[in-house]
This record gives sequence, C-alpha cells and structure tokens, in this order.
Amino acid sequence: MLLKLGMMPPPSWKPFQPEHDNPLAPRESAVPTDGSPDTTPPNPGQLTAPAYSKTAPLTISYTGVYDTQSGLKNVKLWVKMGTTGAWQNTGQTSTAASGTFQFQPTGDNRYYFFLQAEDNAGNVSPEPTDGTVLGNP
Ligand SMILES: [Ca+2]
Repeated sequence: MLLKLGMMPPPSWKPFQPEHDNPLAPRESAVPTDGSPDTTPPNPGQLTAPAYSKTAPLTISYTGVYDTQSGLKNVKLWVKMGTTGAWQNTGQTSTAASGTFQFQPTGDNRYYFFLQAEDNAGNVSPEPTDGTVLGNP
C-alpha cells in the first residue's frame, strides 16, 4: 500500500481572505457624492477697476469667483471701449478665485470690464452684453 502524504497546514493557517478584493466592501469613488453631473456655470465674482486713472496699465481686481461642483477652470477678462464700443475678450485669463489683471488702454476713453468664468466641466457663465452689464437694452 502506497501512502501519499500531503503537507499539513501550520497551526496558524487561515483561509485566504483578501481585504481589498471583497466585492461587498465599501469603496471610494471619484463620482461626486450627489452623483449628478455639473451643469451649472461658475459664479463669475465681482471686479473693481479704478474710476479714474492717469496711469497705465489699469489694474483690475476681482474676487469671489467659485464653482461648487467641478471647480473653477479659469476666468476671462472682457473689455468694452467707450459707451458705443463692442465687448471684446481681452484674451487674459486666470485660474485663481481672486486676483488682478493688468489692462493696457489704447487711449483716453471710458473702459468697461467684465469677468466670464468657466468650470472644469465646460460650463461657462454668460458673455457680457450692454443689457446685462450697463442696463442698456
Ligand atoms: Ca459648475
């Protein structure tokens, strides 16, 4: 009679129970806690510019830009030159929730400034219009 002996497990042997592969274990998730996609544009905050300046460039300060879901991507500075000018994107952007822009005026005139904000989900706050900014229809 041939006996074949197997290895006996040591006394401390326990069934293998991986801690991290348990499908019933709670897991962290990258999905927002409320599970909803971000469809809301950021709050574009407020900006302040000097009422009158004899020096250039003009310093435009802003504060209070935020997005509560996907987070702020950037803010853009828009400008309007003169009361009859067209709103233009200056091309200046910032990723900070508050800060300053330096704007180089092209001559004596009245300049209007506006902030437009974008979040990380691609939502963008409205572009400026005379109606929304100056109250002129
Ligand atoms: Ca948002």
